[in-house]
Amino acid sequence: MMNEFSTEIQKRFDFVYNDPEQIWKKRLIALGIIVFVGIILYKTFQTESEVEAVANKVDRREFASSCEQTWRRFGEYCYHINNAWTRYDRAVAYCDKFDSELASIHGPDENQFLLELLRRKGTDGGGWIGFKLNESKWIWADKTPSDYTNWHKGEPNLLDTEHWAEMRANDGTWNNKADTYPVHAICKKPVD
Ligand SMILES: [Ca+2]
Repeated sequence: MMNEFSTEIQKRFDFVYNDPEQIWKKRLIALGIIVFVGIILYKTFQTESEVEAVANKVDRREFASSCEQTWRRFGEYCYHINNAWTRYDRAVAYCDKFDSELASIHGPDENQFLLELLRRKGTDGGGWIGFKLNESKWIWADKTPSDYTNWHKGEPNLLDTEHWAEMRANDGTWNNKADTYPVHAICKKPVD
């Protein structure tokens, strides 16, 4: 009697665990759990990237509102480079039209930023910066301190005639030039 009962239990056990339908059910449940966890994870990251997207939009609006169109922000300043190549006095006048001055540069990061802007023009032309020789001293047009230089090797040279400085488009180093030399104008002004 006891043996018969055990055999019956064993049969049912075998039926439950060896029945192909039951095995598939278990597999489906496992798959369901994996998909569910996957969706939760996906939603979590999606929500984060949506938040990021909104933040970026706000940043762009901030960016756009703080510098005019065609000007680019770096730190607390807006920068712009014209399309034409002009002699020095015309470059000064060009920046003046926008209440800006030929750019002063105060460190390697700012220099690199301007080199990138210059390269985006897609020309070989350098750009006038606001560095000029005044009574044997190199000073900035915007009257900020002369606390950084990035002269190309051998520059500044020909100090009798080359009293103004350009940033070279190929490597961002500076070269003093005569004012009649035509290059872009690199303008800078504080963020409003
Ligand atoms: Ca030179």
